[in-house]
Formats: sequence, C-alpha cells, structure tokens
Amino acid sequence: MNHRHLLLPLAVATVLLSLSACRKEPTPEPAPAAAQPGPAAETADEFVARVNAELKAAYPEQTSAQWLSSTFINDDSQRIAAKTNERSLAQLNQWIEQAKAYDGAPMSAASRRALDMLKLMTAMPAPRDPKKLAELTEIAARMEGMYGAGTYCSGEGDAKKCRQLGELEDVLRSSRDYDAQLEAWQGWHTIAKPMRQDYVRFVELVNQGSREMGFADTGAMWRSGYDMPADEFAAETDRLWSQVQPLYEQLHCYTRDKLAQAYGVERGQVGGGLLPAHLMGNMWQQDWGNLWDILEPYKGVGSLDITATLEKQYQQALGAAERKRGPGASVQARFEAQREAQLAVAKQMTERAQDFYTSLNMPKLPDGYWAKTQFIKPLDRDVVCHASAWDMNMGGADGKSPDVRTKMCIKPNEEDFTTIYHELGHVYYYLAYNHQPPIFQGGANDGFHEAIGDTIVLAMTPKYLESIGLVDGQAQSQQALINAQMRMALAKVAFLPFGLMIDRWRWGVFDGSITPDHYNQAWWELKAKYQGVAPATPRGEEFFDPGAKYHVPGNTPYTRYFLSHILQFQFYKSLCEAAGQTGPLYDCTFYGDPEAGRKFWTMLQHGSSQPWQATLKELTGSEQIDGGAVLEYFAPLQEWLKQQNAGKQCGWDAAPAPAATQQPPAGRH
Ligand code: X8Z
Ligand code: ZN
Repeated sequence: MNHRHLLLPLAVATVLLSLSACRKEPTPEPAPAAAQPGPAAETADEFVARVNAELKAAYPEQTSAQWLSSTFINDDSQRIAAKTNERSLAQLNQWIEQAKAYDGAPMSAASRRALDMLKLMTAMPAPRDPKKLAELTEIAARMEGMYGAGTYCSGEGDAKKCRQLGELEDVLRSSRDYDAQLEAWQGWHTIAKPMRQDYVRFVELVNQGSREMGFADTGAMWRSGYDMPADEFAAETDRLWSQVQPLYEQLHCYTRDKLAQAYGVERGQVGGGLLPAHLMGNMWQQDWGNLWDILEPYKGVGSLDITATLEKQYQQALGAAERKRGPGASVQARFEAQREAQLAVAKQMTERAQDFYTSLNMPKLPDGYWAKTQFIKPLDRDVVCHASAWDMNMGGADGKSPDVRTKMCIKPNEEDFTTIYHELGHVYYYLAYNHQPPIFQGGANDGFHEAIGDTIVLAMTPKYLESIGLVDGQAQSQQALINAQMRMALAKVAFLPFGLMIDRWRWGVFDGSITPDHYNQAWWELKAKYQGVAPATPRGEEFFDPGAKYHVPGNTPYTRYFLSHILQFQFYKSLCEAAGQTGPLYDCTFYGDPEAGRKFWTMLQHGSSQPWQATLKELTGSEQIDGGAVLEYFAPLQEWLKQQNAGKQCGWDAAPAPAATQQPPAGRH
C-alpha cells in the first residue's frame, strides 16, 4: 500500500508499491542469482542500498507494462502486465524474506525505516506459491481490464445502443429524467457482475499473502501503514468521522428536501429518508456537485457555473478548428475538428492547473509530460479512463529527465477541471521527492498524496476563479458566500462518508466478517449507515455493486481519500497562514505566494522518509489529523443549513435496502 511508498499507478492491476495516488507500483526484477550476494554478504545498510538500486532499475519496465495495459486494453497487454507484476511481487517477497535476517542488526535509522516499509510496499500482498502468485496477478489484470472496458448495451437490432462509463455518467450529470438516470445507473452496475467470482478468489489469495507476511489479513496490513498501531489507526478514522458527521447530516437533510421538491416525495427518497442512489448526479454518490441546479441556495447569485464557461471554451475551440478546415468540410473533417477542439481544451485546462503550481514557484511540467500524457479518451481502443498520475522512472537516471504523466479522459466540465488539479498534485509530489531513495519516494502517508492537489482546489476561491476568467464578476454578499460554500460542500462534505465506507466494506471482506454470499447486502448496509443512500430497486446477491467502483477491481485502498478530505483543510489553513492571510478561512487563497509555495514544496520533498506526524508538524504545528479546519471552513454553511433544516426531521433509518436483506432495521441516528 502505499502509504509511503511507491506505488504505481493505478493502472493495472495492482501492483506493488503503491504509492501514490492512484497508482500502483511495480517492483523490480530479480537480479540473476549469482549477482545476489544475499544477507550474509551484506550489511543491513548495503542491503537497503541494493534494494533501492534494484527497485529503481526495474521500475521503468514495470510502469511501461502497466501504462500500456491501462491505455490499450487487450489480452496481450493484460498478459504482459500480469507477468511483470508476478516478477515484481516475487522479488518483493524475496526481499522481505531476506530483510528478516537483519532483525536486531546494527543499521542507520533510515535503513530500519526502509526495511519496515518493505512489507507495506504493495497493496496486493502475494502468496509465495508461484502458481498462486501467477493466478493473483492474472485476476488483478483481468478485473482492471473488465472495469476499463465495461460497456452497457440496451435495445435490439437497429435500436441497439452501447455506452461506456463516460456516457452513462453524462446522463447522471445532466439528465433530470428519473427513468433515464435509473437506467444509466443500473446499466453501469451490470458490468461488475462478472467480477464477483474473481473478487472472491482475489480476497483468498491476498489474504494468504498477508498472512505469510505476518498480518492477520489484508485489511490489517493496509491499516498498518500509518506509523501507528493498526488498531489505533482504525479508531482514528472513527474519531475523525464523528467530528464531521453532524455537518454531513445537515447537508443530507437539506438535499433530501430539495430532491423531494424536484422529484416528488415518493421518488425523491427511498425508505426511511435515504437518498436514491441514481439521483445524486454521480454514479457512486461521492460528489453531489452535479446537482447544482437543484441545490443552489440562491439562484444565480455569484454565478459559479464553471462547467458552462468550459463548455463555451470548447465551442470556441471547435469554431476555430472548423474554420481552419473551411466551409464545405467533409463529415470526416468535421469530426477531426471536434477531436482537435477536445484535445485543445483539455490541454488548456491542464495549463491552467499548472499555472497555479508555478505561481508557487514550483517548476513547469517537463516537456515529456505534454508529449506522453493521455488527455482525452482514444477512440480506437479501450482504456481505463479513471484518472491517474504516473511516475514512470523515479526521476530518471543516466541523464534522463523525470518521465511523469497523467492519464485521463478529460471533458470540459468542473469535475474534470478540479480532477486535473488533483492529478497534478500527485505529479508535483513525484517531482519534489525524486531525489529520495526509491523506498522513500511516496507520500508521508497515502492520505497526504491524495490531499496535495485538493489543497489547491480549496484555494480556488470565487475571486481566483474570476481572476482567471472562469466565472463572472463576484458579488460580495452573504448569499454569494453561502452559494460558494455549498458548491465546495457538495464536493468535499458529501464525500466524507463515502471515503470511509469503501474500506469498511473491504476490511470486513478481508477479515471474513463479510462473506461472499453477503457481499452486496453488506455494501448497501454500509452505504445506508454512513451515506444515508439506498438503491431505488432491490440489489440482491446476483449483483456485485462494489465492483462498479474503480478502486475495488483496481485494488486501491480508499481510506486515503477520507484522510485526504480532512488533511487538505489542515494544509490549506497552514498555507493561508504562511501567506499572511488573516481573514476567514474560506476566503483565503495562496495563489502566487512564494512563502506558501516554499512551505508546501519543503513538505513534498520529505516523501515518506520520516513518520507522517513529523511532516505534518512541520507544516501545521500539530502531529494530529483533525477535522477542526473542516468545521472552521464550513461554519457559515453549517449555521445556514441548521436554519434551513429547522423543524424538519433529519437523519435516516439505515434499515436494509429493499429486498437486500432480512435483518432487523437499525435505529435512526
Ligand atoms: O480516484 C481518485 C483520483 C485518482 S487518485 C481521480 N479519486 C477518488 C475517486 O475518484 O473515487 C479522487 C477523489 C476520490
Ligand atoms: Zn489521487
């Protein structure tokens, strides 16, 4: 996992070291037997140096295999990715075994930390048995491929229509037709059914790998990557959730009311006050920003419609591309003009994001970034569109420059625009810690890696957005403030329980308290408990709804995003202070501030070379993750929501989703 370490992109299946962001990472190839002196011949410090050198040497080939399998999905690329991972994981197991010989041996503090971190370098601990190892990497590559290539077809004959995730998401984003949204939501979830058997086996195999490494199960292993005992870490996540839960419940209450106004009381909620999964504007109900038309507190005050501006920019780019081709252009030429405009706007959006980072004195992205990044969805093959950031060569060696990239299918809308800032956060982290030894090339913990770009998104205040021409003149009023806060809350507050529930489910699956015959039931119980969300139609065990969320087939741990959504407010507050801002937290931006940039970069440079608590303390003065900054930021909105909700019955009955289970209902909370 990633915690600190190297992870590779997400890509493929899971590989090893994961680190960062969305990625998974590979490991190195075994050196020829003769070249491996083995522990007896090496001191601990020499052993760590060799592991670092071999990691770095093997890394480019592994990331290339993964990049190919994520940007060109077919049987061959999956085979190569699986085989590469197989070698990487076997090598990692060998190192972990060899490291045992150094228990109690003299070594530097850095080597001790590096050896401890070896065991946590992958989120996919592999069994030693070579057959099982091969089986595991094949399953992982297959599941990721199924997700990336997932297609829902409806209708027959000439009316047959096939859609992938992007088009189905468009329906949830833009349509307000209850039935069309339901079909899009259900349609996407059909793609996960065939993953169920693979996932059951996957869990058995990674659990065996975890046990061989000395962990109780894979969830316990994931929880042990936080420089504190695993049990304490789990309790920390409960503590953080209890801090922010009241804010979420107010937002939930307000939203339910608005949905009832938009769709009617019957259709606007499910059962005891739960929000219908297909009406939330997002396939997983993790970001409610697309419901702006329904949830905007004061219509048109301080217009924050970034999507509309981006769409306009696309139309302009299209106009230019069409003019270039002249009036009587062929159908083919008009189509090419569209592609050219899509790519141009995607690059403009990325340049805009880069500009925020360079305003903090961070470097420009290397030329190779622009040459090798996947900006938009290719038309001639399946790809994993889920956004990710890649470090292909750990900073390069032998005169090579860093090879960093992102992989997205960018569309001109607000969500993708902020996701670009998120991804560049990963990329700048890579660039900042590239001088560290490979084992320390990771986030302070994985939540840090996820929080960098989002911290910048928090600094995109209405004033900043106006200054870059993305929104029009901003009114200074209480109503404008509430609108701006709501816009941010729909992304950040709505996310919190989602960030928690995914791994609550996986922790249960890994420790056996959730068995395969209850996978879907447990999933919806957790969705109900934490998010207050439910499906509008029964979702029995013939479905495998967890598989419709990328990080489950992609095996990316998810608690990192929950942590990130708390940490980013702490980072933001500290950088605002560094920039000398004294006004209310929500009003601050540190765009263009050199001191904020210096502090930020200093933090990034540490990578995972020291416990995250030390890194956090340097930046914020505290060693604790804490929800206080979230509450401070949203204080005006929370007050406003309380007034709006006064007299309403808030909360929900987290009873089982319809037909999903026969258990007695849990109480209202
Ligand atoms: O997966 C991501 C990033 C890549 S690390 C696009 N995120 C989570 C998600 O989409 O589920 C960012 C926010 C949460
Ligand atoms: Zn990320």
